[in-house]
Amino acid sequence: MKARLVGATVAMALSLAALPVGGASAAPVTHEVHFAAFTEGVAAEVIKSFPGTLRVHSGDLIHFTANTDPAIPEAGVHGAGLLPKGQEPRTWLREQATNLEGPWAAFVPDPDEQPDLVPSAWKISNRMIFPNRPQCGATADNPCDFDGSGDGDQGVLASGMGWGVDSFLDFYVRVTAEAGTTLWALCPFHPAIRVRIDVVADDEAASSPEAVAAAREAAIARHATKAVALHEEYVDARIGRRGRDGAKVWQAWAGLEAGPIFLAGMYPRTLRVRQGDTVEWNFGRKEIHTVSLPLNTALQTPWLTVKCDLDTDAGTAEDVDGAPAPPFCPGATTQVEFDLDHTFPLPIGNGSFGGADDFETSGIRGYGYPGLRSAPYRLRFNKASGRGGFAYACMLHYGMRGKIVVAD
Ligand SMILES: [Cu+2]
Repeated sequence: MKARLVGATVAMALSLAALPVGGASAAPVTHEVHFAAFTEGVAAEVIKSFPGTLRVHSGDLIHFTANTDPAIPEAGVHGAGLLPKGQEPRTWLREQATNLEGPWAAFVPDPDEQPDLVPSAWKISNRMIFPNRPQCGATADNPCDFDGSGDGDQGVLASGMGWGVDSFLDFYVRVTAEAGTTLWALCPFHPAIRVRIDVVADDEAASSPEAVAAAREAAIARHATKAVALHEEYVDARIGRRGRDGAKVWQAWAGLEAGPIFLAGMYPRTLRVRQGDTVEWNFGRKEIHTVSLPLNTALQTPWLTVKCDLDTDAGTAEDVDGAPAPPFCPGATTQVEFDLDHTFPLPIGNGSFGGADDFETSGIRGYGYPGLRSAPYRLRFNKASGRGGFAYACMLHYGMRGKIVVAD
């Protein structure tokens, strides 16, 4: 009798577990969305959303996170922007975000600074950095409601950047759009990170958080294996061809990419060339980098400085230094500027490295924001380096370093 009761209870529990998550009377579910992931074994980030598609019920919560990794402290900087219904990511990016005149451009000119520079000085758009509804979203008890109404500018719900140690993104949204609506969320800095959110009817199955978590873990493990193999294939790569003048042109990679995988390193780590040879660095489509040398100059130039523009862009008074943490400036978001160093966005130098006191940099290159180059960067090495070689780095990801050893 007892055994039969236990059996019935187990059967009932099993049948309950098999029911689709949600249903008309079910409590709202919290769906975890991870913007990118780091892998074990080698410094690499998988630049995509886990999951890539999500089915939710109206009233469900979505928790967006993006972890950091101590091995690549400068990576993992992601935000979440939820687009209103009818806004498709490609079009939205083109019209609103990658268009430098667009309201959601990630990088914007700084009109009252260094007007002699062409283009003028740049800063990160405050719309990318700060939440546009700061009164909600930080905790599960106080999510931001999002019904998907509005246009591609005012209708967007932006998380801004969190300032946490473990995560730049920790954002709760309650989807209140009606069933049948499709919404998209993406990282404005890394548009390859995007998730499609289908709001389904109460009697249809929503995504199961357990199944989503299991698929994510399995995918990350697969990507980790690929990342290690890719690293091993390219870390000592010697791929060159003879140029027209008889000197060699060697291939190198600033942040090797394959599919969604971004290896946070310079490939090959050390490249041995002869005087007069050229090195050609290739860039990816998911991340942006620079190739900058000598190493010390690359590392000692802070590419980003927090400034307070007390009279805003309208006035011409000089900016003052901002505090390192929020709210940064007395006037908070109306005054703070995240200024890019002028040596950071644009190429500098004559294309031939002359040794220690010669600064040569590719400028930011990578995925296709207008004004950002994605073409390979070529640098000629006319001077012997000695055994130590010429070290270089990415000004954005200081941990990405390499060395060119030039034999005479
Ligand atoms: Cu980089």
